[in-house]
Amino acid sequence: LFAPAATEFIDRHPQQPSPEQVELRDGLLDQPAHVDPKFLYDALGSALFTAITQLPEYYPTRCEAEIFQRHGAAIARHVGPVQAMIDLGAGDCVKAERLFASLRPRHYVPIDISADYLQSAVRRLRLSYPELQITALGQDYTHALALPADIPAAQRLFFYPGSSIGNLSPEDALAMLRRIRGQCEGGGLLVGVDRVKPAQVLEPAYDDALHLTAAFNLNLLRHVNRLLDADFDVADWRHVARFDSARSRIEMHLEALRAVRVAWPGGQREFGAGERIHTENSYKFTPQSFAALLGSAGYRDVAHWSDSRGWFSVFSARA
Ligand code: AVI
Repeated sequence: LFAPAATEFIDRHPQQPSPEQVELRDGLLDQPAHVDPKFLYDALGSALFTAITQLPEYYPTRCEAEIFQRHGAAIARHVGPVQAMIDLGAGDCVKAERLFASLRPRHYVPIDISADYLQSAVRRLRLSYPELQITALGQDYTHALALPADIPAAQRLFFYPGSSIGNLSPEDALAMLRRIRGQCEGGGLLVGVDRVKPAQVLEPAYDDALHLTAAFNLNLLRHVNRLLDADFDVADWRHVARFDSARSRIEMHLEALRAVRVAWPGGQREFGAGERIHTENSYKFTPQSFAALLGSAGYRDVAHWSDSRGWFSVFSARA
């Protein structure tokens, strides 16, 4: 009757933290603290990002759509015949779908870490494009990809829109471009990149009047609370977005409004008022700097197209 519950023994041997928990904990304990931008994208974060792309201040999505609309035929000529289009971070697949008419791929391979979101997009595409072979992959495309073996490398076009490459450090961007090239030798890459422009244009795009980007950034704390069983109070923090022109990047941070202590099982950190957690970089390129990056990664025959204001570029290159 009085035998100790089995859970008593289990509690004395707490579970090993997952690699994700270790990554979060190490970042929070670092000086200064940082959290990887992938943690911005839980279900609410993804919905907030979709809303951000509709804001008047957030120009990249509209600029890129304008480029594909105005220069679609020239882009298709440069890309050449496409057998398989591999869409990195496909999401709702809408960006790729707009190119189906001009690029005419036979096989479409959307890749997204959010497999559920991808499945519903793919169900819709199968109805609209019954001839198109679709292989949806729920993978984190920033790591090595497991692609269908029946598509020869030379028949692959990698599609990487939205300037998502700007969220990687220059070293990681170079490594990723090289890795992609290794998987499409003889094929090509079509990639969207955001351009350097005045801070008066860049900063409102990352700190909008409706505070959607602030909500997107602050929501990361709730995601961290769930993953780490931490006790961040969103009300203790504010969103900060600044353009660092020397590093050519927008930086997003969360800044403590007052001195706070944040705890999680087995650890804690005190933040002074004004202390920050770095949550995202969004690198901006010149056509020259991005062409140079593609060259360092081994691409050739590089071409690019801009929107009418020269705010965004789409690059096509052979691997
Ligand atoms: C996904 N990525 C290209 C966006 C960007 O512009 O860097 C993420 C974002 N962060 C704040 N607003 C949008």
